[in-house]
Amino acid sequence: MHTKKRIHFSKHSKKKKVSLTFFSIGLVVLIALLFVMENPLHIRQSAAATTILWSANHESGTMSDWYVNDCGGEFNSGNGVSSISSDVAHSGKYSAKMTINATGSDTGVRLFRWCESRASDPDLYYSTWYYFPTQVQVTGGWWNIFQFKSKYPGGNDPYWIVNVGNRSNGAMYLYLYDWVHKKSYDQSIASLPVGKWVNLKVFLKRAADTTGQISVWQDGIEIFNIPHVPTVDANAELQWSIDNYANELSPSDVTIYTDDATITTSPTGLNTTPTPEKPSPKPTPDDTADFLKVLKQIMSFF
Ligand SMILES: [Ca+2]
Repeated sequence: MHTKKRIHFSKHSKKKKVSLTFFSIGLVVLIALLFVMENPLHIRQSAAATTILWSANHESGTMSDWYVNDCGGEFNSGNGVSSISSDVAHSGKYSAKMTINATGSDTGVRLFRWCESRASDPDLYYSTWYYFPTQVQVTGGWWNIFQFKSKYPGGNDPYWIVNVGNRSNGAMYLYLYDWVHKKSYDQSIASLPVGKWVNLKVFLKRAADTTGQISVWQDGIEIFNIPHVPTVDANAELQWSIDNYANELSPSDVTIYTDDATITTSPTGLNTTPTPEKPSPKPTPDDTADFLKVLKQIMSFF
């Protein structure tokens, strides 16, 4: 009896050993597949996805991010006032506060960057977060919060502008304006939230001919995609600014905030593929979820 029992135990142990061996082999193969093949690819994709040419989180407690490398700064006109603020922040403690009193003459805050826009890569993503504390009525015809300009030796002109308008019920929304050709592009996909941070991301392919392109996302949702258009004048350099710039608003005294502005060479945080003109970025694989899924499948064999 005793011997039989021992034999039985030994058989069971052998079975267990075989199972463990298969399991170990499966695990090693899995790890090899994930880390030797998938991971280097993933690292390359991550590196591409996180190429940040410039950013402003305002956490120095000053507006210094805008002045880095003498490539930008505050360029205000009329009664526009820009300042660092701890009223609200998308990241950390600080954001940039932009205040105007638009009573019928052009007045604006403009936070500029330009070196990155002139870099060798013509395809860049410009992103920032805005906070609109109250609903505002645009009574002067335009309210510019984001623009690209063409800079000549003797001056500069806007080209593509993201403006705020009002829907029939008063809700604010973003529309795109080609200042050079005086053409508006409207959308009914999304309105602007009040009292909540909202992300605006713009892809701009720099070109003076019709190989240019502009695409716009609000909170990761594409609201404009305009290929085959020029985006900068010939013999001019591209500049970018985040603005609170208008002629007349109601109420006239308007403060908006911006935080976590970035210029990157690849998109981040988009819910849709950027454009049919560019190759779609492969979504970043969720390694942990994939690993657990395959591991579960392997475990089911034992
Ligand atoms: Ca911040």
